[in-house]
Amino acid sequence: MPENLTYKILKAHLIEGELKPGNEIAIKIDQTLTQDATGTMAYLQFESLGMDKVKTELSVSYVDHNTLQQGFENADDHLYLQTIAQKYGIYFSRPGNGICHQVHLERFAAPGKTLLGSDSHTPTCGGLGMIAIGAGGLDVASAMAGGAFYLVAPKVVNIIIKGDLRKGVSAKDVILTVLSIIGTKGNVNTVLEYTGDGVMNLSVPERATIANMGAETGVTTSVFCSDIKTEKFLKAQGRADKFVPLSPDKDAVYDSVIEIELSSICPMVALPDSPGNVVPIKDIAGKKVDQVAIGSCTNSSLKDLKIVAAMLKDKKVHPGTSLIVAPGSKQVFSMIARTGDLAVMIDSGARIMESACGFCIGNGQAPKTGAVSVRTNNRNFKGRSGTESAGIYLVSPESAALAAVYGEFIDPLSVESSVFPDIKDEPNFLIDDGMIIAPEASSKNIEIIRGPNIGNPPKNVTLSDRYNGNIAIKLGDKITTDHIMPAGVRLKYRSNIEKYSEFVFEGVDPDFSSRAAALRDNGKAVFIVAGESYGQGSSREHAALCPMYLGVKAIISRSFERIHAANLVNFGILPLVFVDNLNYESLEFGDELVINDIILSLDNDSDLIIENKTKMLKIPVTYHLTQRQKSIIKAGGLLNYIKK
Ligand code: MIC
Ligand code: SF4
Repeated sequence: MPENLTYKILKAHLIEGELKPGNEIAIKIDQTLTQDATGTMAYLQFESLGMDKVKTELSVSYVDHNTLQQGFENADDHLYLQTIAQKYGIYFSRPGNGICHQVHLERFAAPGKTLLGSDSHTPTCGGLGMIAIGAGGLDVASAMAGGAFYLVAPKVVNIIIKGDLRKGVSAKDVILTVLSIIGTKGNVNTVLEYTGDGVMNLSVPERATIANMGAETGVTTSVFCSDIKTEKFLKAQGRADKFVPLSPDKDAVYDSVIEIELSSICPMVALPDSPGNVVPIKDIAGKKVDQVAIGSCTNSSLKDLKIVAAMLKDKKVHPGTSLIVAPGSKQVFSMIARTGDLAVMIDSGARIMESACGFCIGNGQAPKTGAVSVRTNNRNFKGRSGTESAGIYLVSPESAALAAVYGEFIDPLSVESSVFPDIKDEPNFLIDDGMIIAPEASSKNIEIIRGPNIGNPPKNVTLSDRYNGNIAIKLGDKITTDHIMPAGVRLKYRSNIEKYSEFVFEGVDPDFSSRAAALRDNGKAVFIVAGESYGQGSSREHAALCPMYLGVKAIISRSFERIHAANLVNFGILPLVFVDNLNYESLEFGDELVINDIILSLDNDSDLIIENKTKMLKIPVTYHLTQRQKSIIKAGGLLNYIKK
């Protein structure tokens, strides 16, 4: 049977299970990546597995999230990451070298390979024909130890791209259009496979932009063919040897098809507070803009920044607007410095930041109260920028540059097309891996350095047959992991679970943490009730690990997002779903709940009954867990399970 590209790559890596949509499969992971905010915990967990070296073909540890170094914590984490990389055979990308996804695409991604990363935007490298998947740090630790990665064999949606983009319209508008079609929920266990003649009109970094923000739809990953454009990109990166041509078979079968004509795409914007709130930019043209931020793993390639520079040439940033630019990698930064584009930006009044996540994760550049902040990144959740009252609008670099100059939203299609430069896709990139430390052959004498902020991951107890406790918070739909575990100024506590746990649900209900801890200390279970699509967004396993530390035993929700559901299992928390969604209404904050016969029910594959003691009601709930996941939960999480 003719195969699509997704299944070809999965088949070549299949270790266990039958490749049929909906089945659990296990695949071999060739490459892993971590970043510092999820990496410290991933490596602490890896260490506890007692391996000599990583077992992957390639593992890279990046430092890009926590680079502000206010206080000693970040720098301590960086040193821990550097020494542990040397010890275990991991490449270490030093702070300043750039954002993990951008650097991985430039220097390590290889068509046909699998990549597992402890960051939800790992699918970026799908732009280069890889199956690249985001996961929790513990899953990545297990893959580094040679373990298979378990996932649900996905449905594959074919996005057929035709034609070419108009001037002023870019790859970002393509993915925003996809988001406007499929939204941010209901897309779990799906892969978006892009084909069609129009793909030839997109360079690898443009494909990467599309694959990157596919994460916001909730899919497992996105993938493009490996073709002549891929070959050119790899050649320009001095890595022609990594090229292999890859495409789906002719007449390959897909679960569904979406057709997109590039020439009919308009410049789009995702309005606050969800990347799925997409409308054409012309709908808000003229709206005043306070801040513009250009960068992030979605839009900070060389081409993106050259376009911005050309649009800023001989102009000044509008007096009512602040412009921030953060180049995606040292390669990009150094190249725009040499071509003079950086000087153009500086002269225009742009404030240049280091090559890191920065503003995207709320690490600096918080906008003013009630600001309209226009950004080229991928997430605009409430409060993520560091300012609760600010509205974040997600756009292309072209739209961002116009907003910076005019101080308001401008539809790129309403200006002369000559405003937008023609930029060559693949120059010869400047190749200098001097900021990447390769692992040493012998690591016997390497001492791992741990600062005082680095604590051991907390241990969990095995699953009980009965839980009695209270609902400590009741939430609505689309709760993101940013709601659960804030980043920004709290990021520096990622390696200190006890401290970081004080901030669980900080922006939603600042008393949650102390309330949960009090229940836990009284021997009670802590329950969380939520609506649809619980755990959207970031892969941060802290959104499961810290609740586990606070005594959360079950989340009862209408539905879960993929990475977060897997993280809950990895930390022994039951992800329960209502049999009848109407029962969501009959659970309220503070209600006392009892769940009996948990282990028996899991063993018999039968639903669980929640007794609401406060309301004298019985509520059936179910779960979507494989046998393996049930064993993990019973063991009290993946670490306990692996050790067993
Ligand atoms: C994000 O974009 O939300 C992050 C910060 O990169 C996260 C990872 C993290 O929380 O450390 C992600 O996307 O997984
Ligand atoms: Fe960094 Fe933002 Fe990309 Fe996350 S989405 S990896 S915070 S740049």
